[in-house]
Amino acid sequence: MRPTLTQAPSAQDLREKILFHLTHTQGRGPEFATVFDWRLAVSYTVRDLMVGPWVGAIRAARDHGAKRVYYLSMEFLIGRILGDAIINLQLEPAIAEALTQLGLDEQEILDNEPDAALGNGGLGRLAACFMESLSSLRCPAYGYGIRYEHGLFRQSFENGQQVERPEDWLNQPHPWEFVRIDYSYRIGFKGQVETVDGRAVWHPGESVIARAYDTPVIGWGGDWANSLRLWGAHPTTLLDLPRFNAGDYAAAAEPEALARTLSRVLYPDDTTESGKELRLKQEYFLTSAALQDILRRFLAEHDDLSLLPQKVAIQLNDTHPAIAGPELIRLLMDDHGLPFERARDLARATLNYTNHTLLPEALERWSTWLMGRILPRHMQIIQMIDDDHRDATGRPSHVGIVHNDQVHMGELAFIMAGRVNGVSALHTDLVRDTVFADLHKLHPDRIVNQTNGVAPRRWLRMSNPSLTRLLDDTIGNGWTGDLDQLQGLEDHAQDASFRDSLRAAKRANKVWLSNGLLTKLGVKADPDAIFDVQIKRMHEYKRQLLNILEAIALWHRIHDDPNGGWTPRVKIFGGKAAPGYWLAKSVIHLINDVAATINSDPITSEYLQIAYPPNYNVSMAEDLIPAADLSEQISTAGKEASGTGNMKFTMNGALTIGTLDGANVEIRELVGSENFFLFGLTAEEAAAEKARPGHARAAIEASEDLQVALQLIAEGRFGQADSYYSLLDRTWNDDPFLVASDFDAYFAMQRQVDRAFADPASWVRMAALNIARSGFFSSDRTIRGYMRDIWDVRPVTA
Ligand code: NBX
Repeated sequence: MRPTLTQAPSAQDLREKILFHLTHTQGRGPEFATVFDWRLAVSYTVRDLMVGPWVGAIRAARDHGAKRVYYLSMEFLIGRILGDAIINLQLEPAIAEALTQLGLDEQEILDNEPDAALGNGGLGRLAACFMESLSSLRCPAYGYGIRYEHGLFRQSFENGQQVERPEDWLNQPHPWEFVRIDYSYRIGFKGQVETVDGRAVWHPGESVIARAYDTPVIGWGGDWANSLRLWGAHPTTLLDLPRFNAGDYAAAAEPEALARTLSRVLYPDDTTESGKELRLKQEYFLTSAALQDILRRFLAEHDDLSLLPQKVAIQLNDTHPAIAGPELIRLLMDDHGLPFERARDLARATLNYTNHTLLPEALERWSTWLMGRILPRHMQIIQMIDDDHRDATGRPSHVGIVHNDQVHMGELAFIMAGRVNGVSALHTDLVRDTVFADLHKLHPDRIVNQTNGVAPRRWLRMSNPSLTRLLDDTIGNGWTGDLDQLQGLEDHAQDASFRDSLRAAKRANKVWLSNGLLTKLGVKADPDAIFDVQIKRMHEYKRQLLNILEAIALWHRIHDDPNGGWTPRVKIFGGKAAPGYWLAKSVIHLINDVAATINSDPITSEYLQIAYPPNYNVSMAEDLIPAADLSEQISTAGKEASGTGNMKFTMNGALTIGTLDGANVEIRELVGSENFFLFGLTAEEAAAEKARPGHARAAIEASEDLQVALQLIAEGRFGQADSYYSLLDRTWNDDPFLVASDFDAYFAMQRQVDRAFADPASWVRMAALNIARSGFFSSDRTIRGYMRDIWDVRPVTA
């Protein structure tokens, strides 16, 4: 039988433990304690309850000789931990009561925790949802990443423009982690390779130590926790003592500073490939530390390396850890004496690769020169893998890993993987037909689909308590661990009293958000208006520009006819641009400038408001999604691999306006086309349109609304026109993401949204059906798919 939390603690127990930790761990008496002290005391109390299941899970996996899953990712976009842990341990309402007894404000304590922002966007957040589902499903697993001292930069706006400041979440104690000084590995770089007795010996010219920092990730039900093991970089020697003694203190500290740079900052680029030496070193640092740790654990339990694929499944989150192929071969050949062919076969039977993008600018490539200099032994092995693959398949050279003096990491990951997966049905088809078309022909069974999902504990139960109460009252709380149970709502969608309650739950969330927007931004958001939300990284392909151009055109129309019966709308944007991505930053500037003009227009202000709260992150998403009526998923078809925000909105009862892109396709199929606002070119049509010379100009000339919007920007109605010259020029003359071609369809569909929202009974019915049919988008379903189709691993039952 599955053990459940032995004796859930009472409010009284919790209160005593919190006071104990406040005094004995924080060293503060209650009368002197700050919110920070209390938050740490509460966190240690909650952490204590995770440790038993955690140690138990690690022991159970070992005792069962279980196969382990290893998820290698340069990013884990975790957000806050405390609230999620309370939910998964089912400590509510005992915690709430304990905190009330102590005279504390629970919300204030939860909000005191900084986000662990060790990721850029969807790829990193997916890794965090996967970790939670792996634990909820009792799948023995480790996440391996880097313990960045500085996560994703903090964004603020100055004169409407993005300003980046360093983020410093580790500038205070991090109560969830356990440092493991006994798990430290040496990671080498540069140097020479020599051959001794027919065996390659790499003498690195530099090395650092990777040290393990573990965080338990507790699953739903609180009876299983896996480890997120993040690597911190440390010097092999702490101090250059002769230099220190000679009085040169700065130089003496150099080895330490140099080593630490490896885990100092997260690269803030998402869909561009930065090509920097430090980035390659970070990738190798993570990968080598993880593989050394995996082999150590494996060899502690088994003495036959041929068992590796039966006991170990490794998932590469995009190509960032793709050096894992050559590194595993290196360890097996050079350290364990296996011949190349055996090492290659074992590696390929163990490794798998998830592709998250088709955008050419995001596909990782390293010059053979840089690779050879930083990782000389790996460059040799990469060449062996490539030659071997060419000999085995007869494929032409340009299809392989090394050509034009570059190492193509996508090809390397593909060739070294047992399974390659796409992240939505459409994306998987495009992976087969475009980026990996040639390799797919050679290995037709290798590419599989695993449509993304999101963790319903964080994205529904924790972030939307008003909807959660309604769901629990209506269908019980079983949906939390089995999201398909939301289907039970189908019948209630017809029931007027259920619909009233659903409407009330959404309205409560909107009122709460509206108060926040007023106090923080001074934006007046009427809770009865449509809350129309676009939150994601700023990128041309995601087309925030299309959204803001629509706002301008709408504003102009309302201005012309203020009594036209307009449906009030609040447009909310959130998202960061990569610091070097000028066009994306110029869209941020434009949105802020347009907001300043429109929000203060007395003629239209009742109907249209624009809010762009700065520093969008996981915690902000948790506030915005439950309050949304309309989810903007408007990328150029064929460009968004999946999207995961789209799923979060759907399960929180927002309706989607979107293109046939990524997982939108599956969302629409499941919720029903009548409950989804579809517009725009299909992926195939978009590709054809893009190839048509003059497509942008033709589309603009055909659309009066778009012309007006572009004209107003060019006239300087929203601040300096020359700030937007490049943006306008690109829209008129190039428009690679087809903003102009899709504009009229988008504008028209938004007016259909207006009309639909004006009929609350039918709108709420559609929202209810979106929730009821969103069960497929649980990351539990996704992880079950990986376990079955990719990893061949089963949960450990007690
Ligand atoms: O991965 C995202 C895709 O754009 C989404 O469509 C998808 O839903 C999500 C999860 O599968 N990709 C993404 O977030 N990429 C990155 O963040 C990234 C980070 C660093 C880098 C390249 C891409 N060098």
